[in-house]
Amino acid sequence: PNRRRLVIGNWKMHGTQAGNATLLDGLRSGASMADDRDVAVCVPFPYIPQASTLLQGSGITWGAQDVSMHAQGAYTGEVSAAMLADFACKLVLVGHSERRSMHGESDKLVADKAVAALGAGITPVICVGETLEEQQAGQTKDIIARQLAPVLALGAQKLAHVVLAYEPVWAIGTGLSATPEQAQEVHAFIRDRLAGQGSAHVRILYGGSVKPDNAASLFAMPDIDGALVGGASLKAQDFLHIAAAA
Ligand code: G2H
Repeated sequence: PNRRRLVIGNWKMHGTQAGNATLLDGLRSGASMADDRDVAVCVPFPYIPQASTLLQGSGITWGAQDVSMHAQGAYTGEVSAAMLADFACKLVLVGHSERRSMHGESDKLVADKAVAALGAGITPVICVGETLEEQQAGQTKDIIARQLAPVLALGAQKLAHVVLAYEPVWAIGTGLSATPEQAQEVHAFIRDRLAGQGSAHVRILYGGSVKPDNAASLFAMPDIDGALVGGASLKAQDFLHIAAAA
């Protein structure tokens, strides 16, 4: 399968201008690996101009962690896809579990945000994943299918421009990564659903406690096309190490 590898750092709500400068300089110095794979960082909104300045020309791209479903208007506190495009963002996370669980984002809203991103020429990285309770109840595939439904309904033309990320909620920030086999089983399930829409070529990233020491074994799985990296993306060396393994 000809799916270019993709590794994305999700800084979440971390950073200062001074700290970011060090991190981004570190990434820049290792950016040559972006020749053979796609490497990107999703930073907090205020730091997007800084990321664009310091990563410009490096081959590493930048983006945001959320986007409004609306184009413009009276939506206090929201940020539109056009604004992200104005700062040359190439991608945006949508439906991260922290937004689904803490901000009540529904499956439909997540798909609407993906459409907003696509409308501005930005790649939506659509996150799905089950909670520990759901996993223990044997509901993993039901939950993933439910979360995917409004995304698959977008149709092949739009799906061609999205990325999916499987992030089991029980593995996020816990240090407890899914085993490569566990992740592969869900990735294969997602791949199968995508294939049903003529979209088997869509990249599926794994996220949840990806570290330098477990990245290679995850990337060895046939349906894992890269990673969405949280904690380990805050250290340039760790993030570059993971990217190099992809
Ligand atoms: C999952 C992941 C990045 P971490 O949220 O999106 O974070 O690698 O810290 O588990």
